[in-house]
Amino acid sequence: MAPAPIYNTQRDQVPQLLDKSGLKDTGPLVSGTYDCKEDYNGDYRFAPIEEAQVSRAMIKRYFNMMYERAISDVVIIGAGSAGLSCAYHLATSRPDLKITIIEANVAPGGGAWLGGQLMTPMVVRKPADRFLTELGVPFEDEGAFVVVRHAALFTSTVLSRVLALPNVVLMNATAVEDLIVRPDPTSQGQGQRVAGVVTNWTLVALNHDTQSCMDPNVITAPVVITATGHDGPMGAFSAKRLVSMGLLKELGNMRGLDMNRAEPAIVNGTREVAPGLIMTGMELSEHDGSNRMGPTFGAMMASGIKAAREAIRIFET
Ligand code: 48N
Repeated sequence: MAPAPIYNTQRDQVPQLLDKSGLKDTGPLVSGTYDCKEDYNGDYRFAPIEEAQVSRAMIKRYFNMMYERAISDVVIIGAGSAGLSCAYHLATSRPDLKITIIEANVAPGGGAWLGGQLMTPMVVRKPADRFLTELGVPFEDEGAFVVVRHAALFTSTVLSRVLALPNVVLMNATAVEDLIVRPDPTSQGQGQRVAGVVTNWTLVALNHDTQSCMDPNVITAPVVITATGHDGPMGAFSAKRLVSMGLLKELGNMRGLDMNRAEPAIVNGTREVAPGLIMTGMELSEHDGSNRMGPTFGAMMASGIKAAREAIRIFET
């Protein structure tokens, strides 16, 4: 039976939600009138503030968010190009879903800040250029593929679009340390179903051996989408965890580079690899043993969109 979404926002409300969530004046930081002046001739004056107000402004919002997101509809692990493309498509297609992105790095974006070998242009093979057009990312058309002038132009644009959506929250510098699993009710208790994630601040997760007392936080969700990439300190996290918890016999291990085989394999292979767990992006190459594609990013965008559609399928069956 499909899990019931938490919000009741309708699809047609998305345009004004997108408009409304632009950066607007948040109103006075302190009550009443205050002395401030925008004068670049030597008399620039800020409104007065107490340091505690800054801490409280952050604490209130961050911990309210943690409290509210302890129960989510969908958790996306990894804010790389696949995870962010997935978040955008899912959140705009289903504004009623409460989507929480967990990203281990302080800086989200994963490997999509550069094109390849530290060169900045980003190649995207058609038809994935349609997603760039939807986001409003300009590119140069080279026939079978397009080139975004700087990879960061794609990554910063998709990131800003995702963070402007009211049903999405990003918890960066936060690592998923484990998966929540429960007996799968649809398998007479034989199988296991992923039902959320176990998190800690990344600095704690990376130092557990010296801080074993640091118990983690948990976020429950009927659907988890994992897009943790194929390398990096925690790459292919969920694929490796499925093996260590006995839900996957062994890793397929990513094969050598072949763009023409790799990209369709990742897009078409994006799926629910375990009940409640959808895998996408380059993490899938480690799970399935598919090839890598190197510095071309269309499959990350299209597989992220595919993962979003797989999640929507779960909420609609
Ligand atoms: O960019 P990545 O690594 O992964 P994808 O799948 O979004 O994009 C892959 C793409 O950048 C390529 O690798 C390109 C196409 N090259 C291919 C090739 O042949 O070399 O993003 C994964 C994100 C990162 O930001 C990690 O920090 C994060 O996932 N992450 C985690 N976040 C939270 N908890 C974890 N356990 C975790 N593990 C990784």
